[in-house]
Amino acid sequence: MSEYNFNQIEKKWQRYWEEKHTFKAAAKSNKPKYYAMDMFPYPSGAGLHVGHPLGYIASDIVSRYKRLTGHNVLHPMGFDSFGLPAEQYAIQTGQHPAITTEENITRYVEQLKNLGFSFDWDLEIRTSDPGYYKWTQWIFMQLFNSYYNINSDKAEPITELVKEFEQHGNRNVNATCDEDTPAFSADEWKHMNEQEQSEMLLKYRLTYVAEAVVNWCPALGTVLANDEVVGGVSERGGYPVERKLMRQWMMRITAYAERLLQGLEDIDWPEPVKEMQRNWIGKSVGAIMSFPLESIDKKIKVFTTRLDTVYGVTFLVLAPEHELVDQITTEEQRKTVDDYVNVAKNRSERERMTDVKTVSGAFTGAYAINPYNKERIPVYIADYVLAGYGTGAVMAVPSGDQRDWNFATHFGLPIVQILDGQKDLDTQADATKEGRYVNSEMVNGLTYQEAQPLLVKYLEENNIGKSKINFRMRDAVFSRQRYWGEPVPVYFKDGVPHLLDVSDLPLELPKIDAYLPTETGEPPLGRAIDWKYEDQYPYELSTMPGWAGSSWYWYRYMDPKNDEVFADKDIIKYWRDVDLYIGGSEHATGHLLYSRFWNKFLFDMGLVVEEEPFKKLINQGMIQGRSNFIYRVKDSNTFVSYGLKDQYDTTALHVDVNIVDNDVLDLEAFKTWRAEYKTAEFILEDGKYLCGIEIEKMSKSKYNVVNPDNIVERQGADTLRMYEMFLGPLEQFKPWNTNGMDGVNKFLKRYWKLFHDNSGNFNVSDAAPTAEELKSLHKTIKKVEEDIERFSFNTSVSTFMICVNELTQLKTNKRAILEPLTIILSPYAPHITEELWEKLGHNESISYAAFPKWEEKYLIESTFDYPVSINGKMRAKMTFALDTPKEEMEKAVVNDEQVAKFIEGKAPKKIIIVPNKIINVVV
Ligand code: ANZ
Repeated sequence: MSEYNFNQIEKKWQRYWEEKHTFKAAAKSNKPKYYAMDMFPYPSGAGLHVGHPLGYIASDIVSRYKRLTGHNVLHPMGFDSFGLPAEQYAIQTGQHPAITTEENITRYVEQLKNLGFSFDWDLEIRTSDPGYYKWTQWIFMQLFNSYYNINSDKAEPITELVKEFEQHGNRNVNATCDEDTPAFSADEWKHMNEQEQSEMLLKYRLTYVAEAVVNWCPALGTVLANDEVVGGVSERGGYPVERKLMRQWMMRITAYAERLLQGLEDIDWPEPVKEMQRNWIGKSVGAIMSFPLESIDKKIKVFTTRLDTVYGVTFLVLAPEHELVDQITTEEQRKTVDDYVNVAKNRSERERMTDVKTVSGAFTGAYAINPYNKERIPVYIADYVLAGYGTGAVMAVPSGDQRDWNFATHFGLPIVQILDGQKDLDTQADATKEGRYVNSEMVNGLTYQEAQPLLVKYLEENNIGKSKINFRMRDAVFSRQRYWGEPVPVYFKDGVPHLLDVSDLPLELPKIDAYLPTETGEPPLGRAIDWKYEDQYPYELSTMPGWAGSSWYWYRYMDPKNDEVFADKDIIKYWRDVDLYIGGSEHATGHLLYSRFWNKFLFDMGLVVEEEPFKKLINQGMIQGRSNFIYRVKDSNTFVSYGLKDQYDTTALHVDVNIVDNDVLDLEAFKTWRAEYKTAEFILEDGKYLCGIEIEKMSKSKYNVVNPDNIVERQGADTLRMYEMFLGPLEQFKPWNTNGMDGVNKFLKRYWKLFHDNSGNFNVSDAAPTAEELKSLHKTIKKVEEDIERFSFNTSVSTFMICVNELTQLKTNKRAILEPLTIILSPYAPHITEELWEKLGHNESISYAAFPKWEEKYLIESTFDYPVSINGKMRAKMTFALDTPKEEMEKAVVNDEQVAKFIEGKAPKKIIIVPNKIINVVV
């Protein structure tokens, strides 16, 4: 006698897999490799909710499928375990973040193991382990020791650059460097002191310290990256963010801008993510040109993508932070300008970029000359011009650019028509498409195509400017004034940064007494006692940002215990890259861009073999919460059921979904949920309290978080896995609805039943299968294979359900059908299938069985359902085997009960049979 006892079965196989290391990936193998990776989680205190496993289930199905199809599969899991929440908790409680992190990870591992994922747990990594971050620090050092050679289009050792400086200065050097890098000769280089040389090299290194305007978040006490600031506040916590000039570690990601853009062409990623990266990189082709100032002997350089509009320029606009603002402002305008600069200072770059509505600015009192028509134009400042983009100044063309137009109308500045027929001057003219230029000496009457080369020629011949490609992307700030991150492996000697020796790595986090900045405003590491290199040179006090450890982790999984290198070269050569990467789309311009950058750098260094890390990316959709509501009658402790609520004046309140079953509130549980509800009274309908529902984000504050542990306990992990897939296409956002879970659970019971007789005894026969049974099986194999290959998992679940229904109807209990079915179901429902596989007499795990091949011959239909029409009207349906002789069919038609009813005893005049189409009866 055996029931489908999922609790027992699931525990049994989870233990088995763990003990036998069933999912151990072979470090080398003759099998083809498949690397399926999930975005590793930050282990938060709240544990997993049912939304988290969605992507993990999908990648697990693929991993298990790939093992069944003869692949050596790498399917690891680890933890992105440095981060703010553990540190915030440490600030509040004094508990070391390592302890909180450890506790949270323990809970995550347990929850993940309960779901039966086929992770190779021997490869688990944690970014906060010194054995891991040793290599994050090591990669940082390689970046520090490198510069980007534009001629060879790759990163190269800084020592090569130093050699070149010694021989020729930087005259022949074509490298990505700071904008303000001066030209110098070999002689000048040799005469620089150590500090000067060091400062000069910092202008070239791929990681460097520099004064930068950063997003400073006083509440979090740290600097944030642009992608961590949303709508002017911190993404985490929603605290205000200010702009501040600080000395920071930076990553010269801009050196890779073009390659990051081009690389997108070669990878199979969702188009929206690629588009977000393209926009973030923001390549634009244009020109830099200079406008001489009238009052002083200086020029204002602008970057424009529309040199063709130069005859429509009616003013210039500088960013409020522009270095010339102070010098050119006249005495009369000084106060207006200073006031405006103060206001603009605290708006974040992103806010300034996206806010197109507010028009604000100030006149400096200065004038410049348009070198093309020699017109005198006023110079303004406005915060819609960004200090960090292009040259921080624009030539404003109100008839060509919306924001310039808004500005001109606001300040009463002239608007000059640039194209013929351009009447409607409040919209941007697309000169590249139509129209001929007017109001211009040089290009009057010409089209864009004719004008453009003339304008560029004039620019270059008269030394007014040159063509220029600009990227919107900025170098990434790499310092955080926090404790719980990787220490930067740098110490300072006379203010000059020096790298540690490789043998000093890892530079471990020191102990400190409190996780707060020091009295003098230094980062928490400033509290560490004697935290100095060789007891005399102070270490860097900031730590690395959250994205450091996640920018290379897929390599560490390949060889996580290696102490000599970040991963063995031969092992890297075997696994190469990630074949399938599943995770949330919120990382589009953060993690996914930084990872590509580090990967390209490691590739340039010859340390890895693929230039792109993630061949295929899938963003799983979010599982939304399904909230339940109760309705309190105003000024009372009485709650009215959903259907009656309109008869009262009520307030809707969230109620914990865990005390609601099929939208019916558990009244007793409700009364104990919170003290205030102890004396609650209810107005019921049909003796029940029905709750309202709404689909919202799953969150604690909405009491709609569903914990997978409860579901596993009640219905089993296999049910949860299949149910999550059944909810809909992986990429879609969809609401959670526990109500539908029973159907999946019943399906698994029915599948179990196929192997057992009515008294529950295991009973599988070795008889040969019928054509019908084979057909049901083979069309299922075919569909499931096709579905997994195109990552469509929800459709497979319904295919399995149909198959099991058919087999139940056919009363199938044959091994020849049930064995292959069990194999193809195993990626979805690994526990129940392992159990039945064992009962079928196998003593090896089902994980390495061979995925069955479907055969065309079993799929061919053997019967046809004929519609039967009588005197032109469809009256009946009759099924015939394809090879039934005509006479036999005619006889059957006449004798059919339905047909007989309509011909009322008359003999048919004619019976026309169109094979595989229709039967026509004429009476
Ligand atoms: C004149 C002009 C006429 C412009 C026209 C546009 C349209 P992308 O394509 O994003 O690179 N610009 C330049 N530097 C800027 C800064 N620091 N802050 C804000 N805007 C800036 O945009 C380039 C265009 O954006 C440039 O071309 C410049 O305005 C403006 F009908 O010059 B244009």
